[in-house]
This record gives sequence, C-alpha cells and structure tokens, in this order.
Amino acid sequence: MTELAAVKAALRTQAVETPSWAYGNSGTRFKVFAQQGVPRTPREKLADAAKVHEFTGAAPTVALHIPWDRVDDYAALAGYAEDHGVRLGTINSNTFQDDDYRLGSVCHPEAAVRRKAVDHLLECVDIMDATGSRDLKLWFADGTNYPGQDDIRARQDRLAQALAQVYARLGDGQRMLLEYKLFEPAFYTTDVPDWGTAYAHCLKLGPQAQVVVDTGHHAPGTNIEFIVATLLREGRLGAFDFNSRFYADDDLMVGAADPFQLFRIMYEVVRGGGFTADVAFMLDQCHNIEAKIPAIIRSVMNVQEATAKALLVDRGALAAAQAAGDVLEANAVLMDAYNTDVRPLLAEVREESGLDPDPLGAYRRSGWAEKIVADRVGGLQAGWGA
Ligand code: PSV
Ligand code: MN
Ligand code: MN
Repeated sequence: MTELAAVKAALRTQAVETPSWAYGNSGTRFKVFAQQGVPRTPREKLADAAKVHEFTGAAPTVALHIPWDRVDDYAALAGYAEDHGVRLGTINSNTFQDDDYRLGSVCHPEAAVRRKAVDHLLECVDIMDATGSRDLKLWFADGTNYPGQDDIRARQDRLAQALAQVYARLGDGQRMLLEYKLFEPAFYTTDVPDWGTAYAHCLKLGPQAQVVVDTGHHAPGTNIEFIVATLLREGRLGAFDFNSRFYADDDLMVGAADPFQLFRIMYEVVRGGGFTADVAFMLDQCHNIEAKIPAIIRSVMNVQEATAKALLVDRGALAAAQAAGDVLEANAVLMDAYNTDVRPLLAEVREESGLDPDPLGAYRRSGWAEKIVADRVGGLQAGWGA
C-alpha cells in the first residue's frame, strides 16, 4: 500500500461519537436561545444524529445522557437507532442535577446521598446491558467552594469506594471512563480535577477503568498533548470529549478555537498507537447560538482534518531530524503536515466511500433542516442552563 493509500484507509476507519445533548436546545448560564425544529425526544435526537452520520460517514454512534434520554425500553431505542443507521454509544451519568447533590454526589458527606448517586451509576450499567454500550462515562460535579468546607482526603476515600462499587458491576468488555475537570461548578476543590487524580483512581480500580480527556477541562496553556502521550504510554487513555474553548469549559465546536492544538493532540494519538477502537473519539459540545446539526457536521470534519494532517506527518524524516538534534528541521517536518490543505484528500476519501465530498452542502440540500422545523414544535432543553 502506498503511504497515501494507508492514510486514506486510516481515515476511513475513523469514528466520532456525537452526544445526544448537542442536538437539543442547551443554554449559556444566562439564557437558552430556543431553536426551531430541535428534537423533543431521544428518538428525534437519534434521527438527527443519523443525518450527521449519513453525510459524514464518520459518526456511527450516539452517546446518551441519563436521565435526559430516559426511556422505558432501551433495547427498543437501540433498535430504533439501528433502523436509522446508527448505534447507541457511551452512557453518560448525571449526578449533578438533583437538589440532593448540593454538597456533592459520590463524595457527599451523607451516606444516603452517596447511596443514591451510586444507585444511579449502577442503573446506568443496567442500561448499558440493554443498549449494548461498551462505555460508562463518569463526570462528577463534586467539590467544595470554601477552604474547610469538607475534608479533602475523606472525599477521595468516598469517591474511591463509590467507583469500586460501580467497577465491580461492570460486565466483561464494559469500561468505566473517568472524566476530570479543573473547576466548575465547584471553585475551591474539585474531587476529580486533573488527569493525575483520574489516573490514580483508574489504576487502583483495574484495566477496565480508563481516563477521559475532555479538551475543555484544563487550565489555560495546559499542554494537553503531553497528557495524551502520557496516558497512552500507560495504557489508560479511554476516550476524548472533544470541544474547544477560549476561556474555560466553553463547549464550542472542536477545532474552532485552536486547530493547531487539535492537530498536536491527534499527532500524539497517532504516534502513541491510539488510533484504534480502544480510544473513543467523542464530541462533548453545546451549540447555543449556531444551528446544531451543521455545527456537529463541522466538528466531525474538523476532527477528520486534524487527523489527516497528523497521519501525514513524515515520521521517518521527523525521527531523523530529532536524532540529529536538528530542531528547526524537526519542527519544519511537523509544520509541513499541519500546513497541508487536507480538504481535497478528505473529499476524495468521501467520494471513494460513496459520500458527497461536501457534507455540509449535502446536508443543506437534503431539506432535513426545513423538514424538522415543519414537523417538530416545542423543542427539548438538553439540561444545561435549566
Ligand atoms: C460538564 O463539564 C460536562 O461538559 C462534562 O464534560 C460531561 O462530559 C458533560 O458535561 C456531560 O455530563
Ligand atoms: Mn465532557
Ligand atoms: Mn465539560
């Protein structure tokens, strides 16, 4: 196989999971700008996600969020997804929206609240059994706002206990993905604030516990690709939540704020052998002012472009320059790949797969946007800003 053929073959295998909540109306802290035609039910979210897959060929699974996507029959929902050409993916838990969680969920000082949170997480594993999902994604809003508010170490013990209970419930082939976030909603301590804390818990739990890197969850200036390289070396990078940020957890379209960072991350994925099914590429975005389906299509394309550039890095030339200590040449090799316009290559890959080379144009021409405005009245709010 020529090198270009290998790059194309790799690009054809890439799958980006889209989040159900990105299809619904979501908000800023101040206002939800409702859009016409947004889904009112989990099934309508799946129908929209199916459109993203239809036009990109690269978004075959959809992440659910419980309870936002609660239904009576999850197996039927999985069947509905399959009828539309997609599958149900990661199950995301929600231990942050009930009044009971004012002081935390699994780290809460009261045992009864911790029990409630763990029961929810166990229910999420039941749902995974019904949907055939591999991954349970855990993000905890737990933390404290004031020094002295609670005992930092005791909270870690409570967290470890809860995680162990859920880990023990996982079936063969199921995974627990632990997501960290520097701050927000807690502002003094966060119980899983960084990759090191997530990694330490995962290490204790066992190989089915893996870390999620949400690209919006770091301090400004953090070298995320270093974290990616480290977690891959340790065999603990389970997934990405892709989005981009200018300030904090902005949840903007991935690759919009800093496409160069996305390229650097994808290069470390390729370099570290992470371009396999074991690392899940997921989006975690909220589209508050822009049209949702085209924004998600754009995000998928942005991931594909960064990946194509990463795959095009001349690794032989790079290794030679690095070994020779040729700083400028090594940097030039990497920048050559980054500066390549990969859009024609991706258009070719799409055409060779029987897709329209222009997914956004194809979506616009499909009439789906007009159809859902006509058919759906009174959209759902995904949960944020509620
Ligand atoms: C909150 O920051 C968050 O965006 C996390 O990243 C989760 O993945 C997501 O919400 C859904 O719970
Ligand atoms: Mn996330
Ligand atoms: Mn987030």
